[in-house]
Amino acid sequence: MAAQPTPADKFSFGLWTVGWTARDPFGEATREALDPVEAVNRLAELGAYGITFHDDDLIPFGSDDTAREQHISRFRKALEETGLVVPMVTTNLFTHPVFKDGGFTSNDRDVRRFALRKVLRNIDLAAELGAQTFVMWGGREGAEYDAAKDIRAALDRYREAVDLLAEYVIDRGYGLKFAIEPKPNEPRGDILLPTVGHALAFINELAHPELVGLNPEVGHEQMAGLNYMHGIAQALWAGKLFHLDLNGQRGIKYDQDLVFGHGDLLNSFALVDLLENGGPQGGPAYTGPRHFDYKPSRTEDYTGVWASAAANMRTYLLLKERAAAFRADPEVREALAASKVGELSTPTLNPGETYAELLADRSAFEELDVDAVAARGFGFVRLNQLAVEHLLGAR
Ligand code: GLT
Ligand code: MN
Ligand code: MN
Repeated sequence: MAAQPTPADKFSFGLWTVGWTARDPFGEATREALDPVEAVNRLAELGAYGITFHDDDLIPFGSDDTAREQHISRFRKALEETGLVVPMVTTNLFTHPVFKDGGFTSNDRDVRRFALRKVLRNIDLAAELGAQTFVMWGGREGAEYDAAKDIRAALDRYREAVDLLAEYVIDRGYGLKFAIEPKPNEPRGDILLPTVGHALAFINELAHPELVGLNPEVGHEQMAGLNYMHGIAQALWAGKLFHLDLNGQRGIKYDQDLVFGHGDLLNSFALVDLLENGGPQGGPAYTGPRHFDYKPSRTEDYTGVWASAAANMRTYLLLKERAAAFRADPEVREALAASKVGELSTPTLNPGETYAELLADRSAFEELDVDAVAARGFGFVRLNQLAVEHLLGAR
């Protein structure tokens, strides 16, 4: 039995997740709108520690300044009453028709200037609420038609936007960092910065790369047939895992945003093992929020919404428990050693060894019994079966 979630687990949810009224391209909403204050209260009761939002989730687009302040102050009061924090804020540059060709990379310069102003205002709010991370999901930054978008110019404009925002947070002395969220497609036919790898390469071209990292989402990598755990590992390796969006996805299809673990459960197990046990001396490799970006299915009423919110946290905690058991199992340790998993951490060259010394080492080449080495099995299937058995609670 996994423990009940507590704020120490650092679980957070987007206001747009539990608040999704389930309108989709084929049908009307199946749930009434959720008051953000109710979302704060319910999530706090369930054991979450944080709530995140787009500007427009909290303050309806076009609200005047008085209405805007009222929305913010009610929300702030609920935060104070419950102790819930706002670790991350993001800006909606995709719902309003003005963003139909994107925000930062719209062909229309007026739209790009408007988008920057909208984000700058929201950065002030993020800093005011104490957020550490500012997520940028560029869902409308893309195209359907190859002739319609000059991709190199679009990347220039994307960089121009992120550079300006970085300069702004530096000048204002905000402690905020940016996290780009890749997605391959949907709503655009093709979205710019479609994968973790594309986004990492983009960050290297920025004026302040140190302020910009990633917010990879499970389903977004899996929609492209990619291994999410591998993407997270590479983001960690690059020092760029600033935030993450946990959910579930079943293969290459539309973005399902299922409950965490309700897609590729084995990869979720490997992910939780990496996050919780993949750091130095087997500690956590990532200490930021465990953020759920899921959508309670359209079939659910509000009882189902809160049950699904709880399910994300419970699944995470169960996987954490299973991963700890996996790591503690002597047979797993022996299987890991037999598979030489640890040996990969030994550098290929001896300390200080040069290529001349490698060339002179006859045991590495001329005298190596290549056929004997080739005949050695790695035992990876046995290791994976041990993981499956731990996941199933069979060990
Ligand atoms: C939108 C998207 C998510 C992003 C959100 C942040 S909004 O719901 O599908 O993946 O994380 O902008
Ligand atoms: Mn998604
Ligand atoms: Mn997301």
